[in-house]
Amino acid sequence: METIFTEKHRLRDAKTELFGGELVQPHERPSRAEYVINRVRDVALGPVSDPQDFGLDPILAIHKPDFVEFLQTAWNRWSEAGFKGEAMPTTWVGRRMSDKRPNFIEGQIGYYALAGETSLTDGTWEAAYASAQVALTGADRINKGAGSVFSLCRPPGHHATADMYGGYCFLNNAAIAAQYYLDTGAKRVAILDVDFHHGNGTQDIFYTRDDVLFVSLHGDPLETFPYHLGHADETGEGKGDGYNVNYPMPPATPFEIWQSALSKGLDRIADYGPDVLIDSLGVDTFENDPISFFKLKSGDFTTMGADIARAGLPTHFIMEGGYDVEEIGVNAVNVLQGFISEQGK
Ligand code: SS9
Ligand code: ZN
Repeated sequence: METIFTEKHRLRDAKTELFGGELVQPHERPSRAEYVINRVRDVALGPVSDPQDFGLDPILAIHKPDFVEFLQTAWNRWSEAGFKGEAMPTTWVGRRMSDKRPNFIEGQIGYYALAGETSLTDGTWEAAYASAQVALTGADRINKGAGSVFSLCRPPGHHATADMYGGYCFLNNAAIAAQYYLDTGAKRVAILDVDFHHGNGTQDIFYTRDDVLFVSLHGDPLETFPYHLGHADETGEGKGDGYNVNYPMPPATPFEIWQSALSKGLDRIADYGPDVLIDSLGVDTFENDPISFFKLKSGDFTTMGADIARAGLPTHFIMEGGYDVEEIGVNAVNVLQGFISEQGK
């Protein structure tokens, strides 16, 4: 399997994450991608290629222009305002408040942030842009006939909506790829989000549409981030009714339970009959993940990959979360190796 990757991810290197009332070293940091790419190389998974540049248009097919302009300019406007630390929100659009966009950068950050842990820094836009190109280049490979591809995206994307960032995400790489498939001939795209956290951004972007089926397995939002979306009764709206499927699960969920939800999700995807399957691949379901509460073991990720391969679809793996520990490389690549060996059968 080919991996698409760029060192430009290093441009996203925040010093602070607001966590438990302290500013700590971000969980979403450059070493994450290094663990994964090192493992890809160690097991000789396949070629590693740089992304091509598809420009801004496929990003603007998902994200609002004012939001993109905000991401491009936020750091400079924040530092020019004289603030000394990294840019983070201190205000939100609370219930029954106005959705008029403020002029001053401090207010704009509150307007565009969906969570407060993710500091904006110099280089963040450049890294997020490059990460979206890694996803788009993977889509181009599938379009050219590849049976599978791994877009080693960093920063991740599934929490970002059309006009909000947060949860370590700025541009929704999986949504950008899905729209690109539709714009280049696909009729239906399925997104299977196996990250520990609910993919609120991806759900929101496609919630009223039937050309993208979104299936997510995640920690119950009553117990964990993103807290305010991801419930089982969110099934889509309008034309999208029936095309959004959530499997929230409680603390300490082991692989056997998780796998039975995966099996239901894959059945729904088979019924849908998509042209391509995007897998939002987060490995923060791991038992030792520092911010999550599922109990998957390293070997379970191999089984997961084999289960996904049995769907028999062209499959585009897009990296999402998975934190702190070196095993994220092993676990992510186990999914890909499990996929490949099942496909070869
Ligand atoms: C942990 C708070 C973490 C952000 C999580 C984002 C995960 C992205 N108590 N909040 S995959
Ligand atoms: Zn996550």
